[in-house]
Amino acid sequence: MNISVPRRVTAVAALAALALAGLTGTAGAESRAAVAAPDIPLANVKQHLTDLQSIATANGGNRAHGRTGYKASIDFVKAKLDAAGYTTTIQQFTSSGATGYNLIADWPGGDPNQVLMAGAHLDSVSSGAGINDNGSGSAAVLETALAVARSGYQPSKHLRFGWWGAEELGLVGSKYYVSQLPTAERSKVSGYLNFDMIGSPNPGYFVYDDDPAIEQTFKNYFAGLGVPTEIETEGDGRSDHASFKNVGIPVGGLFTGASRVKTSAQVSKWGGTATAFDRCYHSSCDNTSNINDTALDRNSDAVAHAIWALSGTTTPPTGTVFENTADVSVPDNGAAVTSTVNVTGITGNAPSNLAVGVDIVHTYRGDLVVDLVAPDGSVYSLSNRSGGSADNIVQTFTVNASSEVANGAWKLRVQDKASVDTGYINNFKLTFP
Ligand code: DTR
Ligand code: CA
Ligand code: ZN
Ligand code: ZN
Repeated sequence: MNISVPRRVTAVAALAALALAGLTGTAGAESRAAVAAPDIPLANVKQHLTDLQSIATANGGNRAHGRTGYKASIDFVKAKLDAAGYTTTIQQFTSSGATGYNLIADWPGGDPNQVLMAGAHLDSVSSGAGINDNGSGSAAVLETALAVARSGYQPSKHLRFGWWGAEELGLVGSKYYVSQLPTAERSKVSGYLNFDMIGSPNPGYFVYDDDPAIEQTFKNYFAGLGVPTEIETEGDGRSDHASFKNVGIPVGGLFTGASRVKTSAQVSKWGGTATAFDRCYHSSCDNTSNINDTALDRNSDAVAHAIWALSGTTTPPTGTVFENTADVSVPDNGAAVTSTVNVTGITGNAPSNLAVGVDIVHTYRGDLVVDLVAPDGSVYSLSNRSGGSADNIVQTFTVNASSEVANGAWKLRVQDKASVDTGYINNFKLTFP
């Protein structure tokens, strides 16, 4: 049944939805999420650290650039993200005569012209497992990415996560990533959030003093916890955010301290002892015992808070909606099928931000090729065998359809290209702003 009935969702309804969420977007220093970030389970983050420790133990005691432990770490993180539905890319580079690897993970959806990034270096020094430096940042970013997938979060901005190689050799991996990013792509990155050592055993709570909006976002989060923060004065140039800052991308981040000694004033503020924030910095004792759970938990939740707060959120599209709710079975490893909406009453061409609502119920979404077919037959790829073993595709894609006449029969075309897993098109919706 094709119910292509124009339905106007008013801006008022959208604002009401935001108000119901308890927050409405505010201008000014910090953008606030209309949807609150989920709590990041400390147990999950610590399990990632345990796994990274096991990797180090099984590979000569470290996860350093050029060593087997580093590549094993990359493969470990990649596998979790593939299973969660991310589009992952491994980028190779050479440093000190050895092959290095960056891992990039894109969460499908969001405005490709507004990319919010978060990252952490995944390599350790050769003297140890690198659990605080920087398993802590890597694990917190990984678990936040998995929380995005679990919640099916569909923010306005496109989310991209990065795990960098050879940071300990001089920010080599992140420098390489940025150097390979075309200028036009760099300008699309609205911010890069860096997390390097965020679980130090004698922690301080430091916020990078770079981009004001990002800095304020973190400061507000910790103020909400009643935890005082200080500006990270040692950080400039000391971690991967420098690679992004050097090409003009707004940056921010968190840090709990390295070999510097906590002052008595800081002890009064944060507790702990007037000793090094991390006495195992770059040492063999940087293992799973070298973590303060409270600091790791607070900072992991701060990562999620910043991702949600700075990525906007998909406010209900206003405009005219055409949808087809009829179920269309997708033959297993068979011919393509389509769901059609007949668009009428729209003047001129379709917009550059046509909202394409896809709802496909199907186990192992990686079997599927999903395209939008315009009335004139033009094909726009929405998903091409991506997402691996994760189930279902329930997502709003933003398509630049401005070269297409709006009125006519638009089709969602779905083909299952592998045997065993099956499913059906549950709903197909187009929203014209
Ligand atoms: N260079 C980082 C550790 C580090 C030292 N100072 C800061 C300031 C901000 C972030 C990180 C750091 C490393 O050894 O990986
Ligand atoms: Ca938590
Ligand atoms: Zn280090
Ligand atoms: Zn580090």
